[in-house]
Amino acid sequence: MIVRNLEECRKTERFVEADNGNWDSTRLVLADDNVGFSFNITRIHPGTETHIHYKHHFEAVFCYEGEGEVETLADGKIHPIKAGDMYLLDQHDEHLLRGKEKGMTVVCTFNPALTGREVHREDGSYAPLDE
Ligand code: 9YT
Repeated sequence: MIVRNLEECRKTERFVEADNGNWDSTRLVLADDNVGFSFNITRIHPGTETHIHYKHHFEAVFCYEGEGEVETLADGKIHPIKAGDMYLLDQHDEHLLRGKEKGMTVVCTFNPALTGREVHREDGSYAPLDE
């Protein structure tokens, strides 16, 4: 069994910040744990908008603090997200993720697992495992 502490992990290279400053993420479980998924605590900063398109990953996101919204680009729908809500990108959905006034804190799981240093590429994706 493995036990890790969020605040302790924030002091290590498990802590990653987006290049544009929109979010930070602490990767508590990664590919090298060999369990088939990764598990991150992510803070979406207030008033930010991030273009995301995980072409090579599935992601489930659970909001436990704050408020934001997800706009899915294929249909232009705006999905308000508040504490207690989960969204699942089961179609590799291209979207805009927005943090409202207080931002939001979310738990994210990715399949396949992130390896640790991923930040969004120009097209909103993370690299697949073989790149
Ligand atoms: C919700 C989301 O995808 N935010 C971007 C960061 C991501 N959760 C990560 O890399 O941990």
